[in-house]
Amino acid sequence: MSDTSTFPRSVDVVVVGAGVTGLYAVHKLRGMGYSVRGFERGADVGGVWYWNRYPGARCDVESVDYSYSFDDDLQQEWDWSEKYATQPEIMRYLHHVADRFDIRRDYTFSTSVTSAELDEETLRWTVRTDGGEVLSARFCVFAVGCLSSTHLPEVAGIGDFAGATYHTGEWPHEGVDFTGLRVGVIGTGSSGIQSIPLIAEQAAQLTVLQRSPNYSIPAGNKPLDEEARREQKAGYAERRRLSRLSGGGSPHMAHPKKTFEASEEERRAAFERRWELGGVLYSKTFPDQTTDLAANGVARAFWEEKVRARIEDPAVADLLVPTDHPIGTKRIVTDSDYFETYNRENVRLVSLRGNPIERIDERGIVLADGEHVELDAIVFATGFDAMTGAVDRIEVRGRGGRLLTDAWSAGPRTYLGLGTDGFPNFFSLAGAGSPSVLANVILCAEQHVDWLADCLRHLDEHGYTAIEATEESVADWVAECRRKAEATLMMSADSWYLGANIPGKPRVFMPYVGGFGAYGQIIKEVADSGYKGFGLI
Ligand code: N01
Repeated sequence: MSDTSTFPRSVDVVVVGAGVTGLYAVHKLRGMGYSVRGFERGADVGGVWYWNRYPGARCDVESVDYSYSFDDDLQQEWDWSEKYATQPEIMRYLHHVADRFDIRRDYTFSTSVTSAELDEETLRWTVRTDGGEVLSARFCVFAVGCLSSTHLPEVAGIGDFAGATYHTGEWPHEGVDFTGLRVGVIGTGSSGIQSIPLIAEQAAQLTVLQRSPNYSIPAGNKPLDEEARREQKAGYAERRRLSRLSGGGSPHMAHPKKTFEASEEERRAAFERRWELGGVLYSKTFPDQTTDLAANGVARAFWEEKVRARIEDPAVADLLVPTDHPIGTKRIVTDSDYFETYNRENVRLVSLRGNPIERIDERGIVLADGEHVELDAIVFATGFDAMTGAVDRIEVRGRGGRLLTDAWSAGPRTYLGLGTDGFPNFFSLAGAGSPSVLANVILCAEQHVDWLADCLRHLDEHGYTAIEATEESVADWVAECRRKAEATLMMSADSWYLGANIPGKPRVFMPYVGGFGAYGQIIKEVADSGYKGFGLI
């Protein structure tokens, strides 16, 4: 924990989190002359990239796009080495950003904010940390990340296991050597699918325990040479322009025709091009792919044909092909040699469908059919209490002492993802109610921070103390988010977008699915109108 004795106890802004959003918020607001204090649970910057160090961890947005756009010198000077950056390279980049703009100096690391309480008289926030600090802030800005509260399932006997256990989202910084070990991986989302091929290369025996198969597409990752980088950098301005208009915050546009307007030949060519592009972008090949089930079925069939060709044993392929949700309604995983891994002699796939884990004991995992999978190590790739988990960890009390967790007990309630009624001068960035996890989160961070910066300037220029979303605008936005989600196929998958992975969590589609560019237009119009839907106090 750093020495905080010289830090101010009263500031304009407290920023919680030093991930990609928090870092830019501190940099931008400080540059405008606001006094800012940042707090971060981890020992350094990086957020989700600080914690998720499992083997194979890699971004599923191209490195050229998954980088800040706010400073062209930064864009031009940084050299990405691969199309999709690994976690260590992203961390090097974020360290570079933190050093270059001297962002760390306003942060206290290894320190969690435990509570934030509104003083209704002054409309200031009292913020407390687990380091014993108490400070007063005019604005409270949560940049706590959507995937930063890990989820460990409740399995009987979990504490009895004699071997080592790991969660992909809290991976040991010194790394793990699985050489010669019998390893079990529970979970086949992005984290499982990215780590399984690398664990398989080390382990003596790998058993993958799969509850739901997932759609995954090869990254088509490749090193970037000087020529490729030069081209990317020369095209940055246009790349960013297109990204800001796009649905997902990267410069790729869906095919101009709907699925069935295109000929069979055009369709195959379009799917092939997206397949080559790699990963998650496949879900937006045609504009109607996640709204029309028949169109989705065509995309799915192409995927299945490609994937079955990679798996030698048709019975294993049957287990690996999802049939329970349309393609793209859970995040498509971006993999490197995932399906081929099941062709290895030392890898076994166990389907938990109809044969769930009954308990864990000293020696391994016991399945419902009585099989005892003996293991030396268990990797939980079991995901996160997404979007609200990290917010829920902090006791936030607004007007009348109301807890934010109570206000959000039936699902997150925000206006534009930014503000909540009853919580003046409280902002949540790149989280629920905004495109966040459905788009390139670095550009989402910039979109939100830039909006916030303009908002604070507006308040000051017009002599206001505070801004607060109205109850009506929150209700309307919650309804709009629901309407948008219901117009897609996204409601039909048991995804973490819907909170379906956490027992008891309300089934509410949490991100805004209307598109990154369209959302940017909405929040801009709200700002241009003098912040309609907010009360200015
Ligand atoms: O988590 P997940 P994740 N018994 O929730 C299974 C981002 N990300 O960490 O589907 C057995 O997707 C669960 O099964 P089911 C990305 O946005 C990005 O992998 O619930 N199994 C599922 O298979 C991603 O979507 C990258 O039936 C249990 C798995 O655990 C998000 O983070 C890399 C279980 C959890 O999958 C989350 O990904 C990594 C139980 N009791 C993550 N409980 C990039 O590429 C859960 N499971 C940038």
